[in-house]
Amino acid sequence: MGYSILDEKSIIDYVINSKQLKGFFTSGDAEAKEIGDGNLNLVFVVKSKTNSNKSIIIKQAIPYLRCVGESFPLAKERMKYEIRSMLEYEKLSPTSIPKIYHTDEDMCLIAMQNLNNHIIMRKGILENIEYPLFAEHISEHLVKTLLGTSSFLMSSNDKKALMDKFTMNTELCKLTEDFVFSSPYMTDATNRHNPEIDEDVKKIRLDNAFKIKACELKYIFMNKSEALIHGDLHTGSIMLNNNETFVIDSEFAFFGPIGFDVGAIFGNLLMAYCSYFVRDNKTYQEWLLKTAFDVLKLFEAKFILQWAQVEDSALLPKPYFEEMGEARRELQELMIRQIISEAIGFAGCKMMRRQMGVAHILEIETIEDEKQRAIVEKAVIKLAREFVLNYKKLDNINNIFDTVKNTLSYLH
Ligand code: ADP
Ligand code: SR1
Ligand code: MG
Repeated sequence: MGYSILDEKSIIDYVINSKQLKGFFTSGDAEAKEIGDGNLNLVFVVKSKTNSNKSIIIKQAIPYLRCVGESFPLAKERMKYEIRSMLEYEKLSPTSIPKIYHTDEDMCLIAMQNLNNHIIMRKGILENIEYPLFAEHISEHLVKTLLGTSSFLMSSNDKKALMDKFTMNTELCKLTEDFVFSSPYMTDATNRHNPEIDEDVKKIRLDNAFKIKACELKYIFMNKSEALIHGDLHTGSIMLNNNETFVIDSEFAFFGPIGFDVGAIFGNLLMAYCSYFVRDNKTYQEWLLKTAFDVLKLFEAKFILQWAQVEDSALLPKPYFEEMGEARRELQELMIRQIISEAIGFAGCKMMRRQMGVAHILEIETIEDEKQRAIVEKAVIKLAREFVLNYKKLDNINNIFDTVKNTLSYLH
């Protein structure tokens, strides 16, 4: 079947005529609503008119960037990479993604479990909801998917074969190259910022020390094919409740640096933390900080533990592994330090771009008063700059914690 953009009417015909989906609904009993609030795609909930427990989500890629419009074309084939990565996650970390019911690369769509008992994490954060299992769940997901697709665990042949399925996700990689690492720090028509931080933004755009480091990190992003990364793992790509945590929206997936996903979570939690300098809930603010650091700590501990159990891999063939004895620990330390420091550099870029690039974040955008919002934005800019300039030294959790506390001490 050829491609056509679905709407609330045509999607019903699609569902009823699909071999994999027609069992969900009987003809005449299904209705659909488009609920997408992301930057790129259409998302429909299709549900039974008579049984409120019966519903599915269908996400379809359209041939342009939704948040800009048809003037910004973007190949709909990007959905291939969301489908392929979700299917990999289904094998590696099945409890952390919604159930996949059907995929259709021609129609550029995926049908999945409706997470209607879960909430987008950014929205939960705005409601001051604490998620006691989040750090545990997301660190497990990160280790399973990142270690699990790296040369620390796979054979060279298997890894190259898997890489082959993602090498052509070039357009979305380019979006990140541009919108995370370059455009926000130069003159570009897509940029926008709060007029109250005009001077700060100008300063960053003239700050060559920052720009050189951002370039260095961009180069790592473009060239370090370490593992299958999600590529856009911010708190808007997580749906959760007290008991379950799900990762969605993996269309940016490709073989990139492990630290990019870890830094995305960490940096987004820190931005949310900063937003609470002007929101009246110190207890919740502390939960956000603790959770950001719990994610790093648990990721580090689990990564080393799960890697230590791998006896034969592309990096360490079995005899090499056995003959190294205790020195294995030294190698693991070296590698994890590198991953953590790159995660901090990437976190810094991701935090900085959200203050002055095309895409901003809900936790900060919803602070209506521009002066109040500027307090948060300035804090994020200060911390992000510190991270980017010093990421090579920021390779252990105590140092990173001290940097956060010292950089933001003027706000306490
Ligand atoms: P985009 O690629 O446009 O960013 P997302 O995958 O982030 O799209 O989805 C946009 C929104 O659709 C999410 O913020 C969420 O509200 C909703 N959504 C996506 N997937 C699901 C799902 N499986 N269950 C419930 N809601 C979902
Ligand atoms: C212009 S695209 C903006 C952003 O939306 C996605 O979620 C990615 O983060 C991308 O950079
Ligand atoms: Mg999204």
